[in-house]
Amino acid sequence: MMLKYDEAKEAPYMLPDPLLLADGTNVTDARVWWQQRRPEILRLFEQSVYGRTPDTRLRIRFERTSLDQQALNGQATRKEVVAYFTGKQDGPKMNILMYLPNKCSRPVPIFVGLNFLGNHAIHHDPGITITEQWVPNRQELGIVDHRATAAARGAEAHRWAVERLLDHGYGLATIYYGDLDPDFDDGFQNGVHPLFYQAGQCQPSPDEWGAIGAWAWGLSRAMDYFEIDRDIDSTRIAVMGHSRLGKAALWAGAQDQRFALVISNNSGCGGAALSRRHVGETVERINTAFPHWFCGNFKQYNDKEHALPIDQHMLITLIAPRPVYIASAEEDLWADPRGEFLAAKHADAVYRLLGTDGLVADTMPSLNTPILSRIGYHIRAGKHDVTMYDWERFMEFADTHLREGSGTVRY
Ligand code: GTR
Repeated sequence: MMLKYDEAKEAPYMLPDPLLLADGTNVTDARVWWQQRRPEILRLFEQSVYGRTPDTRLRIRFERTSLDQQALNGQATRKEVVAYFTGKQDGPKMNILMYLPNKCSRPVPIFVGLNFLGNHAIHHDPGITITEQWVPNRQELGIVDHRATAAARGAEAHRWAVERLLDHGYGLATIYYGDLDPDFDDGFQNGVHPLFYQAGQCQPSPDEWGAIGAWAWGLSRAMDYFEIDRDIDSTRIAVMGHSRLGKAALWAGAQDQRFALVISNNSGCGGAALSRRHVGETVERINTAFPHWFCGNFKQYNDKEHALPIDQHMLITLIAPRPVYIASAEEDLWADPRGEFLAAKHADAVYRLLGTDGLVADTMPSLNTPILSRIGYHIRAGKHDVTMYDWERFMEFADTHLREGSGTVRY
């Protein structure tokens, strides 16, 4: 199949209107948005893209497993909390790693994000517990037979601006995404899916959650924990994710309004990029390479993006009017930077209906020229990655929109 990178060859498309109810009526006030249109859009994403997240509440037990109040040369308090999803030690669990700045008065606002290789890979700090979960093999990092070793400590440190965040007054929490669902197609036998099967069920039905749904669910369970940790200001939590984990961050922020701010970094297809543009990674490509990420129903739209009842700008509208930041990278054509910008732009009308400034830009900004309105956006020079430039912008955006007291509004 040909990759579509050529703007000139872009086929014309019509986007569904976030402010038009399924019965054809225009949404002209906030009440109709909250009571009718938003629930309608959420259902459509559940049914056709990510699948429905189960609402059964588990009896989760949170246990603090480590604490160092003088971590990183005294700059931070590092703690690890394990969430036992069934309450039992031998059942599925996730390990939340947190760094909180020591120089600030508590509670502190934090950024939370899933990571790709295990918590021990986000920093060289030898005090971080090495994950025991399945991890993708990487010989150069000493990962064979899907088991991590100390050789992978700090392997992803360049993607996590830990000291910079702490210095700026933010905490950081992170979780290995494989704790929720290891990222390979096993018919949903491992991870958290089996916890929710009905009697006799052995895999999710076509409208039930895939891996992205499980990753997003884990972020919400971390939020449950933040709400009971007095060191953390749970009204000022920014959820952030890169690439496939950016898709998960957006879906978490869309479903769970406790996240006060949402950041997508290079999330691309099935994340912030419009599917109908058919530029870069397409629905068919993503469903073929990663059949376990979305729900079964999403496959109906392989090469039929025009038939989707939504497009990804509507995922952003589910976050409205909370601040959302979409970050693209110039060389990341696979994620379709322009499609990411246009999705942000087409979410603007909902933000404005709800009384904010939306995205204050009509055309795509030039490189390294961030837009910090309620919908924020930048395209930086360089490749698919999370860089210090990105983190500096995320902090500026959070400084603007997550000021003390500002996050307490719950919609
Ligand atoms: C790619 C995939 C993208 C993106 C990326 C990543 O292979 O096509 O959708 O999610 O992986 O997560 O790094």
